[in-house]
Amino acid sequence: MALSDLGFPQDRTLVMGILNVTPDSFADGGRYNSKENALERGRKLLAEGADIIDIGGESTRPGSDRISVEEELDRVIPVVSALSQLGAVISIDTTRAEVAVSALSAGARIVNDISAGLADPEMLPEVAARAVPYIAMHTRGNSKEMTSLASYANVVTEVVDELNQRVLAILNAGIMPENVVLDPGIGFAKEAEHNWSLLNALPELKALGFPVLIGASRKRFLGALIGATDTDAREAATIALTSLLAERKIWGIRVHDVKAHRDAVRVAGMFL
Ligand code: PMM
Repeated sequence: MALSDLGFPQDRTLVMGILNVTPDSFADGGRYNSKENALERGRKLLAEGADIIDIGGESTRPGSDRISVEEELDRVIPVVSALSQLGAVISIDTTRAEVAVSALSAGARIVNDISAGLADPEMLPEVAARAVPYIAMHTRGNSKEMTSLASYANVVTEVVDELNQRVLAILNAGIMPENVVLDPGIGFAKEAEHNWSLLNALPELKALGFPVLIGASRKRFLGALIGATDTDAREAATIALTSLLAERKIWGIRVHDVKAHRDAVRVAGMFL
């Protein structure tokens, strides 16, 4: 099913709610670790108006260790299956083709790959074969390497170039252009200054010709700006960012607290 068949509103920024079924994600790790907790959280995100629920089983924070495919499948598939039966549009946040394929069979409709196809050579062909929407995020290296790779002469042109290269690979693999969404990967192989430069370069990112998703929710660079080490204390700053991104007509934002961000998107929509 193509992106255009998912029935998303065209007149506002979409809100993707984060559901990490992990013990160790930076902001919500351990909170929705059991199937019951994860389902309750998913139902809440849905009731609050999430357009998409992004389900991930493997923490991607800098330095984190990988888990086995079996472990990732065990964590996410029951949750994908139960929430998609409730009518939620689910994206599966994974870098593994096998997990993406199983999640699609369990009812997920979108693949969100933080490696844009670089982590698993099977990912792009499998997504192409299923003709589903694909979110390709910019990063460099794996979670152990990315901090050391956060070095840029010009972060905007380099991220745009590297995303362009991924787009070529994505289209070569047979994924339809209308099913591609791009994400500059806030906090992935990026220091705070890089994140701010990219957030100031939305026209350049949009000029790539694809919808743009931004995932900045509660990330470290916001904490550094306002002096908040506690991730929950970064929520107000995240809402401010959502208002600005929505006013600039970004396609989607990936956030923890859906209700607050749907409200912010509504307010931004009043500015013509
Ligand atoms: N960030 C995280 C995980 N998955 N996916 C996309 N497309 N964009 C992001 O910025 C992104 C992502 C890490 O944040 P989390 O630990 O709160 O999920």
